[in-house]
Amino acid sequence: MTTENAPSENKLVLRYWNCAGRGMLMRYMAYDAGLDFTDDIVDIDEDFLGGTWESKKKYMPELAGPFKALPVVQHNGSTINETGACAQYIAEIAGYMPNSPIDRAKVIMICDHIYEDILINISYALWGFRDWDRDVIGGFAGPTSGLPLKFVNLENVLAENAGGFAIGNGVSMADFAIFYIVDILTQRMLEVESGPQAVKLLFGDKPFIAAHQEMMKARPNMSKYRSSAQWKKYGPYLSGKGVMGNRTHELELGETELEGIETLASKLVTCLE
Ligand SMILES: N[C@@H](CCC(=O)N[C@@H](CS)C(=O)NCC(=O)O)C(=O)O
Repeated sequence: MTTENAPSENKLVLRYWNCAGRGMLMRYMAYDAGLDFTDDIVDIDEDFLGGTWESKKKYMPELAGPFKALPVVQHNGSTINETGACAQYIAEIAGYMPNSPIDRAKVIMICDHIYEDILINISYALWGFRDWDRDVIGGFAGPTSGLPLKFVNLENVLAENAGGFAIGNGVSMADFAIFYIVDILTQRMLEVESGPQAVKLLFGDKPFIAAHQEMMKARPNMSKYRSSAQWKKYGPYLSGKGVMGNRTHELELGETELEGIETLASKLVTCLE
């Protein structure tokens, strides 16, 4: 068993399921910075499907925090819930938050845009809780104001900052957030039929995002982590459904992650072609 799920004392612990989901942003920063931490995994099969999460682990504050969900960060006797708070804490101790209040606000602006307007909409649509057309591809202003516009926004952020970083002249949490969302979507879409065309249409006209991806991938600790056995345990799966593969049907959890990604990719092709 890879899971430690040990209550922490002083050591830094990052705890999340064995998928990328809400956990990868904090993980990327912790590995990149070479922090001394435990990358603790709660297992989807054993704990979520097996029932120990719901019957026990969820209600252990030292494991699932005061809010009874993951991700969790623990350090020096404190336990933090909420993706944004966990990621920001790691960014602070890793040195990936700028000093000036306005730059800090810009970093949060980019991360919230990615989390709230891209990642969560896609993840919830994969579970059937949100609608692909209305909540992912579309938006309040019409059929292409959702996901396609969000990536235009990210391209513009990078285009407007000469140094190649999202904000200022050094790497920040915003760079890891941009890297993660573009990378996981590209990876997953390239595994489905309409994916290559969708990737081309969504990212092919965005040279600043492309250069930024290469820069982030080439960071030595990122490259080492992304080729590690640890990354392979969870890095390829956008959501918990990814870990379940084809079993989602027999488990009565609906479409597989890749079936959902094919829906997303084919809708992107239709709206962007
Ligand atoms: N608002 C929280 C939501 C956290 C959340 O719902 N996490 C999911 C996994 S991605 C979870 O642990 N669900 C199990 C449960 O709620 O019992 C955040 O942004 O971190």
